Amino acid sequence: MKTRLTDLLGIEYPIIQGGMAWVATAELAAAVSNGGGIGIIAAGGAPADVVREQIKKARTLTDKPFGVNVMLMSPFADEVMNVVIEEKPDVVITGAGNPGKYMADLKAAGIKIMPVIASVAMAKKMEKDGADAVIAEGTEAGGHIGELTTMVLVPQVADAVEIPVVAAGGIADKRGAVAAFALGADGIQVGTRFICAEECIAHDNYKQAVIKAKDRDAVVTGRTTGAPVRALKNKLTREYDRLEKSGASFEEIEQLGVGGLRRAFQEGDVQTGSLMAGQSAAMVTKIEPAADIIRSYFDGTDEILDNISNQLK
Ligand code: TUI
Repeated sequence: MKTRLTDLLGIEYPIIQGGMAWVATAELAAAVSNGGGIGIIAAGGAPADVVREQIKKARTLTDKPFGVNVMLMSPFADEVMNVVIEEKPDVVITGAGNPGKYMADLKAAGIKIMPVIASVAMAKKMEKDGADAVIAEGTEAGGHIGELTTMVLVPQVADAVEIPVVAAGGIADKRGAVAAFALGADGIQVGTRFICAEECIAHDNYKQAVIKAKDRDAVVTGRTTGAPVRALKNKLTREYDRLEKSGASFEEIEQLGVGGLRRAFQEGDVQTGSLMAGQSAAMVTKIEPAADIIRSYFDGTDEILDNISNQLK
């Protein structure tokens, strides 16, 4: 397989593992890289020294390229960037903000930079600032999300920039992968399915919640606070809804979510934990090795393409 993304990163399959806070550890990242995609360690809200340890650990688990996702809303974002520049993973992916101020230092360190964007304007800005590629993430995704769907965002971004475009949000299987390429993408980013990778060290309760999820179970909270987050419906999301409707203060609503990801990931608390996941959770049916997940996106795509060309004749 050869696309502008496989060329850019020196990988076998054009698939990036999503940078899921807590969930995307060195173990998962290494398994994805060893499987021929590119694994990503998520810095999330972790302090810089934790991120450094994760990068060092990943190096003991794989010789293949891997990356780090830096969540720009983190209070530790500056320190994490400094560590990343010292440790030099192959690529940095940013989320939840504008990485402009870090771009020159990352490039000088020889690190590729791929911002997640949720609009055409941001994609153009990132290209102008020197991004190597952009990840166009639709609102189907889990975690912190934008407004536009993958279906409308990806083709508009592909038309607006020259650099490679990676499609993200709602890509649950090879049909989604083919669709992403049809929309003009050069690769895909997948998060939710990798929660259920064997090598992912998230609590089994979290994985089982993803497997049990149905079509409308990945709901959005926090629209009123300006930082909408998609997670599986549970006691926590219902409490969020209640607080938002009651006109509670921003601080009170934010406080509810504190520690939620850790409760889900470490303790397996599926009631008060934040089970961040995308709409594709409903299409995740089993726990399997990361390498099998990767192949499932690309093996047998010829048959889909043959069917399409027969139908469109
Ligand atoms: O960042 C994500 N997804 C995330 S971050 C996260 S950690 C978190 N925990 C608790 C509450 C909130 C967050 C969980 N999931 N995805 C990438 C993404 N980036 N989606 C949307 C954006 C984005 C939005 C606005 C990127 C750039 C942007 O630009 C704003 C600007 O500065 O103009």
